[in-house]
Amino acid sequence: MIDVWGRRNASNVMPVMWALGELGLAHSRHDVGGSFGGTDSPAFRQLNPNGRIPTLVDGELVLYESNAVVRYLCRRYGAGTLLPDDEAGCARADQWMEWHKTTLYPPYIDLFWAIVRTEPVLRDPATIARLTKALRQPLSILEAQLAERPFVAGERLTMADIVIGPAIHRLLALEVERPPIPRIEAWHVGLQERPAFRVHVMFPYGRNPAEWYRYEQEGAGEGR
Ligand SMILES: N[C@@H](CCC(=O)N[C@@H](CS)C(=O)NCC(=O)O)C(=O)O
Repeated sequence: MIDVWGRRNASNVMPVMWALGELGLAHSRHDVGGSFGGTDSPAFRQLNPNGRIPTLVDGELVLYESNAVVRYLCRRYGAGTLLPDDEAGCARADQWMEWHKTTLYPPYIDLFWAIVRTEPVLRDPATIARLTKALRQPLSILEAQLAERPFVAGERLTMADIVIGPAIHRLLALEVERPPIPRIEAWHVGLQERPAFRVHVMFPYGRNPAEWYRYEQEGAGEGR
């Protein structure tokens, strides 16, 4: 049994949970972080001195940093499926995971906070406009990649889709201007047909802080 510490609505927890679901691995998720608290407890800090989620325990192994956790799950349990079975394919998937962390994720998460996690009266149009603009280039790059192949790193769903999918899912729900991205939208439609994506990524999270915290608490224990 694999244990994951982290509330289900955390952007960095969703890829780990989706990977577990796609791989059909038995797991237990523990609600920690956000309004659940618990990340400052000595017991949790022993697992992860950063006090961040997700944190995974698989037997003797304690692991944090979401993309490292996804890579571990795919290497150990997903050879030939989420982990491409050739070296070049693996390297390409890895490249897109790095791209996700360094290029797509920072403006995405800042924009998500500027809108969903900020009271409507406190939202700053200039910040929202700046972040919307910052996302244009990454979205265009991903659009070009998906114009040539059905999934981010090739012909099949891989660990690259696993980390990028949840960010795109939330980005597409934000009411902001975007460049035309029909390939990304078509890929996202395909992801939404996957049972594990529906369970671990496609749940309600609200449009403002009050709704966010309500759904956070309502989601306690879900997707275990
Ligand atoms: N680089 C880390 C970042 C982890 C992180 O910042 N997680 C956020 C949730 S997305 C967190 O722990 N927030 C504190 C909390 O939820 O209480 C990773 O990718 O796992």
